[in-house]
Amino acid sequence: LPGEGVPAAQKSSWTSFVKSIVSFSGDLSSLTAPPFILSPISLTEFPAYWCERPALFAAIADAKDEKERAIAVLKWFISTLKGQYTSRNEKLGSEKKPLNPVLGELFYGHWLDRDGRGQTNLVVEQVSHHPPITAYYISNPSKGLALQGHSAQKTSFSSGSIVVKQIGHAVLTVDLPEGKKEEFLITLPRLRIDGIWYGSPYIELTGVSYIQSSSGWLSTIDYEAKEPRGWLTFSSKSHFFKATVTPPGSSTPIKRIEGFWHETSKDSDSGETFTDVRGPKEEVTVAPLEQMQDFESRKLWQHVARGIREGDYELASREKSKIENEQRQRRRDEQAAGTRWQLKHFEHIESDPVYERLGKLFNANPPKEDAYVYMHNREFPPA
Ligand code: HCR
Repeated sequence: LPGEGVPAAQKSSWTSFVKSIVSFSGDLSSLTAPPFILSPISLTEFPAYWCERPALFAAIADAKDEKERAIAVLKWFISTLKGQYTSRNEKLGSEKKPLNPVLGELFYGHWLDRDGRGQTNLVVEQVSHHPPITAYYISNPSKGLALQGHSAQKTSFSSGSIVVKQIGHAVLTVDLPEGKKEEFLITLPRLRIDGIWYGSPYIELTGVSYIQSSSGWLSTIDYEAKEPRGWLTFSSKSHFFKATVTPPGSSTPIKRIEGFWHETSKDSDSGETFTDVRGPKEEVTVAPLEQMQDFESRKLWQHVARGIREGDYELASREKSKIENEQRQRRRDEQAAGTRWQLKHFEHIESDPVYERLGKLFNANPPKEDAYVYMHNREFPPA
């Protein structure tokens, strides 16, 4: 029923929130939402979803040739989708509105070495507040793997759903013997936030995304493909995808995959399992709160997050206002002094040469995108 996921006392504030999104296009994070839909987690924590299966990430480095690497990258990518797009539903009951990071907010984490997979490190910085843009760098130095990307969103409303166009891309670099390297340009799917009328939002992915390797191999992931008969189950028919892996200079795929990105997928020809994400994932490890700097997400938002978790929304809103007022004062001070906020870990470039070069191979739209380049200025493992 419409509004059935909304607590009785918040129904009217949910209705006005929904009315405001219907007529709104742009930065959703700036809209005031009723407390039940607030998440205690900042958007700067989201890049950790890329690596919650560190062994699959590390496996990319162990692939024996270009073709196997392209397949390993696709396998890892598909396996990240469940965490990226359904974990708030699992943890918090529905998709929620994340905390809107402040400029310069930081999130650091790592996944320790286990079974020879090497340690994976994560550096995240909020590089813009308005619009929100989050830059990240994830590396496994012992395996010669590094993922650099940024994420922003453009939202609009269409037929009862919020449509989110993801702006930004990621580049995975794989070090090869003799100083060679292979690069993979990863584009991101569109999201639809359904379930709005019911007060229990969830994400569906739409459109197509690509993984273009500098070796020429291309993976195409189609999130709107129809499930063939036999796949349909009563429990789930959303989150279906089909993917193809195509060799350089050819349009004939050598591999076709189909299935559910939040459960299992299989090789369409052999029937062999391709991904299975029903088992546990490994959440990122972060330093204890006492060791964090003031601008690290969990420290910065600790009181707001406690208010949201404990249902003390007055505390949450008071603490949130403190952070926002402090931010406004910083911006005024900078303006008065004629200075600008200096990013700590990333440098902005107008056009990413890797995006331009690899994007051409599959006619990426837009043909150019900017990027945030990591400055390699953090020591891991953390003290
Ligand atoms: C759209 C969204 C903020 C952005 C989130 C992104 C796109 C961020 C990058 C991650 O890699 C993947 C990702 C997953 C999230 O699903 C997506 C969020 C979903 C909701 C949130 C809106 C700003 C909040 C809307 C408020 C709703 C729930 C009513």
